[in-house]
Amino acid sequence: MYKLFGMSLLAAAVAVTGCSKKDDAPKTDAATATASSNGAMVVKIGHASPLTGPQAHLGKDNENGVRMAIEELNAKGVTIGGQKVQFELESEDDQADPRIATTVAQKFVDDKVSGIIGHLNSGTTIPASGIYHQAGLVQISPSATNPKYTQQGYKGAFRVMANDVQQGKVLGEFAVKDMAAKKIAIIDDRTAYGQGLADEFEKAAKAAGGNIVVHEFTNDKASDFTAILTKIKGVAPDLVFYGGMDGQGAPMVKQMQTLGLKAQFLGGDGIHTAEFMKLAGAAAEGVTASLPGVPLEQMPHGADFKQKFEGKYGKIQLYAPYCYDAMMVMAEAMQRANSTEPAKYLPEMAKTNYSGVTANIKFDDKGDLQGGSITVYRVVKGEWQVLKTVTGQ
Ligand code: ABU
Repeated sequence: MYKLFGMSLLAAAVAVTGCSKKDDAPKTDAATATASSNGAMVVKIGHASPLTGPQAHLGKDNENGVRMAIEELNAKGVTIGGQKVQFELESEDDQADPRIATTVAQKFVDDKVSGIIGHLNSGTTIPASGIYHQAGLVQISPSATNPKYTQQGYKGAFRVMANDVQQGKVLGEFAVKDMAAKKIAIIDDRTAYGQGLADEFEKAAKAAGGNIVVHEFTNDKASDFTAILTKIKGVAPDLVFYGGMDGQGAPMVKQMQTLGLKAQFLGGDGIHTAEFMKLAGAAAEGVTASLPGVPLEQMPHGADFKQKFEGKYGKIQLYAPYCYDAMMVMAEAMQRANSTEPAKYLPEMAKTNYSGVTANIKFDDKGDLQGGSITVYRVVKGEWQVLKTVTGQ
C-alpha cells in the first residue's frame, strides 16, 4: 500500500508542477498509476469514437467492444510486472469531427492514458495520431481504413483491419468482374474515408476495364441527394458506388428508387451495418457492400464473441469484434513487456502474434494488419449474405 500511495503522490506531483511538452509523454508505470479500491494499479485506456450524432450507433458499438475486453481482463485478473492491474476505460466523444478529435487526443495525453483504442473514423484517427506520436503513445485503430494513418512513419500507430487500398481494389474488381458493371458512377462524402475509398475503387475499376462516367461528391451530414442522383440518372450507369457511411448511403438508395434510377448500388464497410438495413428498409434489398475481414461466423472465436456481445449490448453494428481484439492485443503486449509504459510495451506491439476473434493478428512494419482479408456481402431478404471473401496475402 505504501508503494502505491507513493506512486499516487508522484502522479499528483507531476500534475501539480506541470511539465514541458516533451515531459508530457507517459514515462513510467509509476507516473501513470493510481491505486484502485482493491489495491490494483489502475491502467487508463483511452477510447474515442462518435458517441453522439449520426454515427453514434457505430461509436457505441466500438466503445462496447473495448468495454467488454476490459471487463473480461479485469474479471480474469491481470498481473503486469508483478503487480495486479485494473484497466479503466476513458471513453470520449469525438463526434467524427477532426478538430474535436485533436482536443480529445490532447485530453488523453494530459490524463496520462497508457494507450488508445480509436478513433473510429479515418478523418479523426489521422489528425489525432500526430498528437499521440508526439506524446510517445500507442494507438490501435480498430476501424479507420484510410492507408495514410499507417503511412506517416509513426511507430506507435497500429490497425487491426485491412485498409482501403486493399478494400478499394477488391470492390473495383468486384464491380467490373462479378457485377458486370461497364458504366460506373461514383459518389463520395469527401471525408478521409469516403474520398479515399472512392479513389481506390476508381483506380481498380478502371484497371479492370470499367468506365467511370461520373464522380460526384456530397458530405457526411447530407440527407438529400436528389440533385446528384438526377444528374447520375442522366448518364444511365450500370452501377453506383458510394464511398461513405450508412447515414448517407441509406437515404441515397431510397432516393434512387424514388427517382427510378435502376443501377446496382455498391459501397464499403461504412454501409455494411444493421443500421443501414433499418434506415433503407425495402430499398436495402440487393445492395452490395464489403467489410474487411472474414465473416464473423468464420472468425476463429466469432460465434462465442457474437453470443457474449449480443447478450450484453445488442446486435453488433460493425467494428465491435475489432475493438475487442485491439484491446486484447494491447493488454497482451503490456503483459509480455511487464510494463504499461508505452515506451516499454511498444516494442512488444510490433512482435504481436495474437489469435483474436477477428484474425490471427500480426503487424507489418508500418503497423498494418498482415494478411487482412476482405469479404463482399449482399442484402438478400433483409440479411447481409456473404458473396465472396478475398483472402489477404
Ligand atoms: N472504415 C470505414 C469507417 C471508418 C473510417 O475509416 O473512416
